[in-house]
Amino acid sequence: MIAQPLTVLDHHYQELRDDGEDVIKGLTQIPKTLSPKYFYDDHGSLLFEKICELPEYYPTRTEAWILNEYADEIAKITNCCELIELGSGSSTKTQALLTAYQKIADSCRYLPIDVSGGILKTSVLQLQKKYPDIAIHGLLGTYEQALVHLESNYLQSRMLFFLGSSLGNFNPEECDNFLNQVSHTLQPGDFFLLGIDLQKPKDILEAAYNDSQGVTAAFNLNMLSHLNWRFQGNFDINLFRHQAVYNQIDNQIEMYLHCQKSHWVTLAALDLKVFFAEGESILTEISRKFNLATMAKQMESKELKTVKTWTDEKGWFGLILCQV
Ligand code: AVI
Repeated sequence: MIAQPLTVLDHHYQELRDDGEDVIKGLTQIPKTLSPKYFYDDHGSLLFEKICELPEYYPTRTEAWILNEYADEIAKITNCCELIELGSGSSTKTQALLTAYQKIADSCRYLPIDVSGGILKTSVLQLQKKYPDIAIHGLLGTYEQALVHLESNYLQSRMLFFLGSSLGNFNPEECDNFLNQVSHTLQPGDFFLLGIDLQKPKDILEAAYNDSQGVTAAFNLNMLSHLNWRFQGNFDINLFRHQAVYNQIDNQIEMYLHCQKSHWVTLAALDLKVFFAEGESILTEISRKFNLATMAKQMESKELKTVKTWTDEKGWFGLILCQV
């Protein structure tokens, strides 16, 4: 019997949380920043699901197309293995993989990991019904926490996967650390499947992050509401405005909340009082856009050898399968 490192068998998820040290640091520096992980309370996760369906937001459906097209091939290459998804959200796209693995394996295990308990629990319950032959256990926590737990609890052959171009939300240093951590966590022969958004014209990118229905604006502003309930804050979201711009030098979308009027904000649980000047901005997210060949090279430098890459007809999104 294999040990269960990340799950509690009689629960559907295990809670792993961290404190708000990064909030204090981000809001007391110039320019102000907040970690994109604070987008994802339950409401934020639902808003993100809505973003994924927007006509302007092409990444989700493009990646889903690639996965639907090539899931059987991926499963054939890796063969039966334990599937571990970092940042699983609703696991919608993952179903193409689960269906493919169910075809080739008698016993398979899927561990979705996410910071949002509500959506994780709902998706685990739904997937358990839909895939009765696959053992499915969720883990509530950040990628970092999850990778640390995985590291000390190696089970069997596994494929770690990180879809949706979430890697793009890391700055180059974080990206490097993350890939190092992935490489150290996996054992020789294990696989890593990465989904990345590729470079493309500015107008397509900016439309995707400034959608006409204002869902991305609501998602960005919800970060402040999340901080309010989580850290007893008093952000007034009406005093901030969303904007996303594409920085063509760094090949990244930058999402900001611009302050419309000077005021003070308090986060009582963090013992923090912060002044916002009119026109001052908080950088809430970067979303880097990659080149497939360059990324494959970077992964090779981490002992993650490219097995195969896939893309869509327009070359807008890429999947890289690597093996340690
Ligand atoms: C989760 N992540 C990959 C999304 C992205 O495209 O960078 C988050 C997002 N932010 C605004 N829209 C979507």
